[in-house]
Amino acid sequence: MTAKPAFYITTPIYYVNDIPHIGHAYTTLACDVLARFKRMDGYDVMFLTGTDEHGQKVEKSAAAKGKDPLAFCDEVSMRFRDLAAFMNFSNDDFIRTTEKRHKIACQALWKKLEGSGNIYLDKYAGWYSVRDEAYYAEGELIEGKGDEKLAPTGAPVEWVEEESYFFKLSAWEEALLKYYEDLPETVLPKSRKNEVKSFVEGGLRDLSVSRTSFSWGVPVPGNDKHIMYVWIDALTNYLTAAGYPNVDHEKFQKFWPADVHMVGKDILRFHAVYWPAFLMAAGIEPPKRIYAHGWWTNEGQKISKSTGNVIDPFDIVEEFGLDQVRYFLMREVPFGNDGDFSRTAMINRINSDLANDLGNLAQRSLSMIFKNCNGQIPQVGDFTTDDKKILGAVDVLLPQIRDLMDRQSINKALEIIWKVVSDCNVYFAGQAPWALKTTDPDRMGTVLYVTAEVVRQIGILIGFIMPDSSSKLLDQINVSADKRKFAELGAAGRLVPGTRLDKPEGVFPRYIERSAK
Ligand code: ME8
Repeated sequence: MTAKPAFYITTPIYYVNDIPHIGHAYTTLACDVLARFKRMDGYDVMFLTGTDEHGQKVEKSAAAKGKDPLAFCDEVSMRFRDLAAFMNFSNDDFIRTTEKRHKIACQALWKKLEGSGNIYLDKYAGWYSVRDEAYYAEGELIEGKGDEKLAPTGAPVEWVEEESYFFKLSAWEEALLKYYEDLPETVLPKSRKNEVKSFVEGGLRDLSVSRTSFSWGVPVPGNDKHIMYVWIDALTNYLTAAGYPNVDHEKFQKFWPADVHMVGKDILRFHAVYWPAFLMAAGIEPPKRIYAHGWWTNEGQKISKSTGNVIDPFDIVEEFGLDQVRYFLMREVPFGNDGDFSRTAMINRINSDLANDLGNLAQRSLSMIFKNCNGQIPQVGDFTTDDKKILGAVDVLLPQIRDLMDRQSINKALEIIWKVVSDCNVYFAGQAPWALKTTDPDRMGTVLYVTAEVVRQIGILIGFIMPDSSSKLLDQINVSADKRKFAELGAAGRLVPGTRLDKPEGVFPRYIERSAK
């Protein structure tokens, strides 16, 4: 048997200074959907998420709560793990930067960078934002209230003057530009790639990569007065989980370089400029793709703790249902663009796409089979042009979806699935099988067979997006576990006439406002 191809996908590791909100759930969900798709498509997948636990920001948050930093990290990191379980995320590993394996990886990478002459000791004098954990040049700052200087993100900055190690980022300009050219889809969406390229073309300054004014982090090997800059520490998590520094190991050989680092647009520069430069400087292959998705707002407002409009993923799942939220987040906004969370949009998607379109199609066709065909998948007569057309449309979906998923166009993949659902509703209404009950029961059987066959394939195809609903739907038509695979799509796994059905129950209930219940 030939080995399965490998696919390594990562989320950012989330800061533990804050509890998880919809934005974190969104990024991890996108990775979960991509990971599940690849697993179903025959890949050996490693899907990584975790928490970023070092740095001044976390140290300050712990102190503000009167807690020891590690005890504080244990608590918040657990919330991210709980969220992963609650949202049915299929991550294969959960990394915490406070783990020993990670400290070993960071120090090994540092030594490689130092050994290759890419790190030197000097003095840093400049602006630093603890909230962003980022350095800013004077010219990048904006004016806040009363002449206060702010980072371009609006975060406060402080003047820092201390001895620091520097990474020779300036030496990597050309190599980075070549990297963007050699792999044309290294950075997606394309507009983001242009943004990154012009940043690099504008000239790179060496990067301060250690701090001496706090202690919560990984010590620099050989000089533990210095703590590694939190972004070197954080980015290295992707290597740690692949088994670094043990580069000869099977796991590393198999999964490195990562196929996709999924990030929000806010942290693109760290991933698409600093990270590949660190890797190339250490003689390690840079990632194949960095995808920067957009940001969610809440009813038009920026989501922030200070505005008090943070959306808690636990709450919305309680209210709307897990698969409903998973579907909405992936379908509503073209992946890569910013999106607005609104209750109205959520309810529309639930009631129209799920309850009306797919839910009704399945419920009406399966109920008719249950009542009128002895609860068995009916026998089929000759297929008409209309039958062949709708079967043909569902049979060819997989390669189209595969192309879209390879470019992380998740919403488009859902769009084409729902186009077939909608066409099948038109087919069902046009064939009007209920009117054939007495006049032409054989033809009614064929129409119901064709519709149930479309429902079967859609049931398999939604497995990566709504795993629970997919199972419920396939349970109803008694598709056995070994037949819920992409290999069973198309003619290969056609429903067998005579297969018994259970009494169908709606998989996608309508959402009714609590006040209207
Ligand atoms: O930046 N909409 O962690 P972080 C969409 N520790 N996505 C959002 C979002 C929103 N409104 N808000 C947050 C860090 N996100 C670093 C990363 S990686 C080596 C280190 C998501 O907790 C989005 O993916 O601030 C964003 O990039 C990430 O959360 C930032 O998480």
